[in-house]
Amino acid sequence: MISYSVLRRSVLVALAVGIPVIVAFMASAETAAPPNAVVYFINVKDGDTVTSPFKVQFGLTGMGVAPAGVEKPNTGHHHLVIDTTLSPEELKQPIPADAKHVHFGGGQTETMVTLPPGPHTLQLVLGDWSHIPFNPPIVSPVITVTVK
Ligand SMILES: [Cu+2]
Repeated sequence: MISYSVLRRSVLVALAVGIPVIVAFMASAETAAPPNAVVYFINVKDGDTVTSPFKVQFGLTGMGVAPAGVEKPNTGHHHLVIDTTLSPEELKQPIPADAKHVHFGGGQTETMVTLPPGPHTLQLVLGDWSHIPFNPPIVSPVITVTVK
């Protein structure tokens, strides 16, 4: 019969070995970006002045749009990042969901944005079926628009 202390040591060893393996696996969980994929703003550009709420249309070439949760090759869904940017570490993880990180998991390609007066930055980030940016990331340039 296995003694409790041996069993406990085995569990600890399994955890010590297993956790780094799981972390390493998660860190490499990004989907490879298809070559030539480009995401861009269709109807707003850097330096524009807009009246809130304003429409933002998302452009994508070189791959397709699919809803979140659908693992289909060469597809992703749009995220609008407002007044912030994703760090290199954040670009390897599921994109947060909050007022500054808006997911379009239904496969939407446009939205209405409501922002207070003043300058705001906008960026599109394409996420895979599990909301993780591609590797390398498929992102638009960061643009600044001024709300009247
Ligand atoms: Cu998402």
